[in-house]
Amino acid sequence: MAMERDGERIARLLARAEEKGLDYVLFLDPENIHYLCGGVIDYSAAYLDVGEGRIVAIANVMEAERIPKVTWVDDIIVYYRDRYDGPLESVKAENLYDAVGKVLDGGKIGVPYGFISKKEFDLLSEKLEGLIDFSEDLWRARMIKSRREIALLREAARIVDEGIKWASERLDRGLSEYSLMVESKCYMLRRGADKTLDFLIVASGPNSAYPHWRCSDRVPRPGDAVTLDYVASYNGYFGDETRTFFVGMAETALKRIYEVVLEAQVEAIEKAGPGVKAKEVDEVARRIIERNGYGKYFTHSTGHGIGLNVHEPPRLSSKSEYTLEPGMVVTIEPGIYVEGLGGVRIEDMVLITEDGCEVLTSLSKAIEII
Ligand SMILES: [Mn+2]
Repeated sequence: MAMERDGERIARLLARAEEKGLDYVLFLDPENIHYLCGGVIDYSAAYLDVGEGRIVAIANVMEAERIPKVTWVDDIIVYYRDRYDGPLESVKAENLYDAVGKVLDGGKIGVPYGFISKKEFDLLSEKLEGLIDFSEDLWRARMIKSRREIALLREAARIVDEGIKWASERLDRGLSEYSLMVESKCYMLRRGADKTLDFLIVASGPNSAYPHWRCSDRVPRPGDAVTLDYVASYNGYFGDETRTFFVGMAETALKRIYEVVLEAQVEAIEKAGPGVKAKEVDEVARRIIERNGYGKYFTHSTGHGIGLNVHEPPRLSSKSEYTLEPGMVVTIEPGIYVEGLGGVRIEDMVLITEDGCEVLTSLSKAIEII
């Protein structure tokens, strides 16, 4: 069909499925359907026939005609309740789960349990035997990005770069956190994003002391630290970047915090590379922040994998058991948050390469007073 499949990505998934002895890999959630098919299909399922390497959509009637235009699936099986007169192979079914049960003829079926609800699992189990959890194996495949996925992540990084830059130039114009957020969303959508998160973080002054502040009617004022944490995706692949700016002037205490966070972030990036444990990267950032006396104010992990989901394995935390490998894309984002004073976080997206890493986001990290 029209789109050419990402062979590198599918080969990686197939290898995991073969290793597990599966006959099929079945997805019901939008991100994994996107991963397998190259695009999103609503109210549908998609599976990989491991023996034949074929990708098949079990599609709601409503989606049947759109699928060839937005995916690389090899086959489409339409499921319908009452009637279907189209040219495609079809199956009469009560619902999607019933349809999946009728299409897949037994065998070992890998489903990532981590992506479906208990209710979906129950509905599926009624119709199918031989379900096996495929969550961890799937993440092992998804953690390593193909060349095509990396190109999309680069675009996403470019968009969040542009969004943060755009907003940072407007911090002293009397716009509220909320207005900045709404305008930034529109701007990133105009610059090529296909979506942004429902909320972006625009945290000014005392609000910057909350790592996951959203936004409010507060207008940034002189002396404020303002943290912009922006997330937007390009063709489903997410960009995630954070910078903290100062309005008018930077107080000494906040400047000091900024320098410590910057050192921790730069050193953590320096550490990141193939064969390095994810927790070692966290350790580097944490040690620098602790050594400077801010240990208790760094309350989250150092970073996370990113792709079709904003937060994916490998997590860069003290508990992480993952080792970094070429092709992984992770964020590195230490921060310090002091209630009543404010906070600073600096976040970049980093691609692990054969001999180290490459930073995909490109905004300056020098302290900037707007
Ligand atoms: Mn992040």
